[in-house]
Amino acid sequence: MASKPNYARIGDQVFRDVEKINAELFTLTYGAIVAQLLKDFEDVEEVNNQLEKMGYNIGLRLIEEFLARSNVPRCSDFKDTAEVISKVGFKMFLGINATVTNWDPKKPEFSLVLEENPLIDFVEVPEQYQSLVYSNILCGVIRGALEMVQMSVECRFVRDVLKGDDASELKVTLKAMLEEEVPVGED
Ligand code: MYR
Repeated sequence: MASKPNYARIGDQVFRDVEKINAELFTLTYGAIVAQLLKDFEDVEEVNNQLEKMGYNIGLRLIEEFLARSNVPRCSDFKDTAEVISKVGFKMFLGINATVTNWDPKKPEFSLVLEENPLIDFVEVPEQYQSLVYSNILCGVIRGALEMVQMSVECRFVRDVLKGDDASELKVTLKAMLEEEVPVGED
């Protein structure tokens, strides 16, 4: 099979390294969304909520694609879920790896340390937006996706490179296992 050319032609211009351009476009588009929300809401906490909510709505839909493309078997426990998100989910949708840390079998929670975060390439957050959780959309995606597989979780950033931390870390806590809805007429 012929391999795909790694360039795009738009008008007279040839753009090399299409994947890199796509990644940059994605990063810049996300930045534009955050900037617009800051303009519209003028309240950083509300922007954090909006980003989370946007992610949640994406997560509700993304799980279907994830399950269809990944072919992973159902997870046997929460640790398994952590590994699947870190090794398969982040790779599939963001092209990055994450590492599971802070796993304590007595507590239903774990951390995901992001090896890199494409959302924050070229980003600098102005001083007045210090409490902005710029990548909060990721927390929402995880919450939405897990809700669709009967896990109600809370997800939040506990470290953030954008805030001067040495890494970005998301903490995911299982709040409850949800009852699977039985379709009408199938109980
Ligand atoms: C199961 O419990 O049976 C499988 C659960 C797998 C959940 C995987 C959720 C994927 C979330 C992807 C996050 C990507 C963030 C960019």
